[in-house]
Amino acid sequence: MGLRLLSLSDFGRRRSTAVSTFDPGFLWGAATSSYQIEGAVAEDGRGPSIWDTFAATPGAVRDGDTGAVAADHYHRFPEDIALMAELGLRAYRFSLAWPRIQPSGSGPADRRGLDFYRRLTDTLLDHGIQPWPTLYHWDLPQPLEDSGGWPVRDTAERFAEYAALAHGALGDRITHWTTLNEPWCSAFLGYATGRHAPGRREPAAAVRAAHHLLLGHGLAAEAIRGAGTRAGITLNLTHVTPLSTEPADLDAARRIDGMQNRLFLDPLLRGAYPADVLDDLREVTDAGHIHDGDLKRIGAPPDHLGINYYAPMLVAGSATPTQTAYVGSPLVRVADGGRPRTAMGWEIDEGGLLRLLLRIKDDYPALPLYITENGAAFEDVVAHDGVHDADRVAYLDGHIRSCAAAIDLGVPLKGYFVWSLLDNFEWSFGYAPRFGIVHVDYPTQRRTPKDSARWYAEVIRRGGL
Ligand code: IFM
Repeated sequence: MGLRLLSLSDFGRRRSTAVSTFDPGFLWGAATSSYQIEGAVAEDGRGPSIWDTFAATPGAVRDGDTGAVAADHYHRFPEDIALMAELGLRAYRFSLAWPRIQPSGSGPADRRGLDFYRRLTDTLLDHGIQPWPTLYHWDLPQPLEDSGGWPVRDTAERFAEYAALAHGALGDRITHWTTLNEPWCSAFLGYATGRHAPGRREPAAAVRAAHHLLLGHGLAAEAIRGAGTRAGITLNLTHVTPLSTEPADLDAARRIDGMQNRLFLDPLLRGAYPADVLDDLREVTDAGHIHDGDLKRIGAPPDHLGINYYAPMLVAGSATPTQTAYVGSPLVRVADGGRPRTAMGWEIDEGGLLRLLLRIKDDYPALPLYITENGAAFEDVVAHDGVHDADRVAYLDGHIRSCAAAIDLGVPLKGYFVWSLLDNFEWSFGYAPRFGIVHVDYPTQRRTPKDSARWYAEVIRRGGL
């Protein structure tokens, strides 16, 4: 298995001609999320989510875009699954919309919401595609936010109740479950910077939200784990490098690594928050929201860890306070690593993925790892003979090679999901950035596999590059 003829120093290059192969059981998939593709926000009893409310707020989302129609996956999922099968995907990572299953965030399940996900799951299984659901990809039922949202402890309890309802209906046909997608974003973009729903700018609330999300993960995993069910979590992690060896830059790197990576990895995989991060956060809030016994529940080992990786971070100390999502650390700034960037402005560095995977292997107990998201937005060329996206192919090629190199170096990486199957609603950026390997013409909802989709199908068919 693994990468041939490639050394770590080669990762500065965009492409390589080296050969890399993966085990036949390696799980090749693609990922999406409910609010980003489903549309049908008022159908079959679905209740409002915080993203419906946020997107309706003037100025919150670019061009006033909303997820009301999105890629209309709610109605077109059979066509989308047929396309997945054509591409040879072995697994499909999607999320369940909590407001479809429990429209008000509590109480009994709505049968119509569960039926939709039953139909989706059964169609995947009929096509030989493994369903990989995430229980929460940011669409909190609005009534729960009205009662305080993730900064209040009760939301974690409600989440576990919802998880049990979803699992009760689908657990007979789905083995791998993910509780949360990227709790860092839910907590710090949602409650500190206000760039995501619910749009609050309350640093102390964001810190409490992070803890209650982790607690929600622990409680939900307890509720659904059992014979035949594996429960994991997905984090957005990055590789952080200091700009120099100056103490201020080293401290900035420690702080950002602490907030982005260790604040989540340590409680989940070591059963304790990192002491230095708790110290940094003391300026923002005390730790009164962390109750006895919480860390035991959070730290019950997950059955797998999903990693979403997009870009590395080069960071430096700042002489003046900056406004970032890294609450408790005002004197830090993100520096320019001088690499090519995607249409999101994110630096492209597949070496960061390899280093991140090796770091997780070295610093934490071994567990099955999956890249649950990796991909890029670029300006695609829509032409009469197809949709051309050579930059995306190069990006995916480099990152998949990093996966192979990591496996060669002993990382227990078991699968890779490209983000995303379809062009979709990119949160506060609306529909402008396109992450899909399948192009969506929004006025007609016509799907066109991009060159990257054909390329990825070939990678899967060959079991490597
Ligand atoms: O679109 C998002 C996704 O919802 C979560 N991870 C990052 C993606 C790209 O920004």
